[in-house]
Amino acid sequence: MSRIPIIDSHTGGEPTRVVLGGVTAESLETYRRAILCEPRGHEVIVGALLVAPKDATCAAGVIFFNNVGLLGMCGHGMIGLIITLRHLDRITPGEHRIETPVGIVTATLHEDGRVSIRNVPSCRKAKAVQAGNITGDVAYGGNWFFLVSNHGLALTRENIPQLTQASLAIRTAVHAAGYPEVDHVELFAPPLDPANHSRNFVLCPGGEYDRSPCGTGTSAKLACLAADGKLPPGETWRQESIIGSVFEGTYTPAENAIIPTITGTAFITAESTLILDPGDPFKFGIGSTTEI
Ligand code: PYC
Repeated sequence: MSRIPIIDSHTGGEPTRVVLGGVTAESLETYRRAILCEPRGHEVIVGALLVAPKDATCAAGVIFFNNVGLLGMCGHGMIGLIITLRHLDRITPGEHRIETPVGIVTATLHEDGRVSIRNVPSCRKAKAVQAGNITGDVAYGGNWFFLVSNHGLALTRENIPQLTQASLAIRTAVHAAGYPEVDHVELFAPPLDPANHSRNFVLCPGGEYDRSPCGTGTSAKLACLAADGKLPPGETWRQESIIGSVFEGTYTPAENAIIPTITGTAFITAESTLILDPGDPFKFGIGSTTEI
């Protein structure tokens, strides 16, 4: 039997599964779908493998992963990781540097349990890109996004299947337009709650939608707002998700980029140990062809 200790949390409704042991960076690909997908989980879960940081000033290193591969950074996942480290009594309120594959992120755990993430430099790569009959911006916020406002779709929960299909078609068109790096699509509309500035729907690389407002997606949005002169440095942007959860974002200017700070909250939902029984035909996850 292989045993993998995990802690689950959710950030604005989007789940994070922190892997505490039993897997290394080298063996992650073998176990990735076993950890996240059915029958132990669900395609929407984002995994966070804790690893030893190369930079000694960092409290931890993390590799984020999902149902189809690795993620450079993950905003909701970083908030979930910080709340998990507090749950384990490994950190206390204050600033903590966390190493990710795309750079060091500084996370502040506030006394009230909120977490602020000072993300990696974020920028808009291309404005008003024509992808099929849709126009949008290509931007980076730790992952690559295509951001669209004039899509003509209602951002409601009932519409999630249609929003998913439309976003998949948009992503195919964005790739054909010469931006193969884009793996997330972000649709925007006015917020339902007037306390917020915007509502979004975010398609993730593996075809699931982000229940949270997406930390890296909100960072990409801030980069576009900054490039258009629509949001001054230091001013707060409240981004509402398709289920109504909210992240707050601000930025400071940097060379050809911005440094976004995203604030949100996460809650622990489970502590458990995954078991991989050698006799289980689905031990590596349904649809997985992995064998040891
Ligand atoms: O919060 O950055 C994020 C994220 C990326 C994919 C899912 N959530």
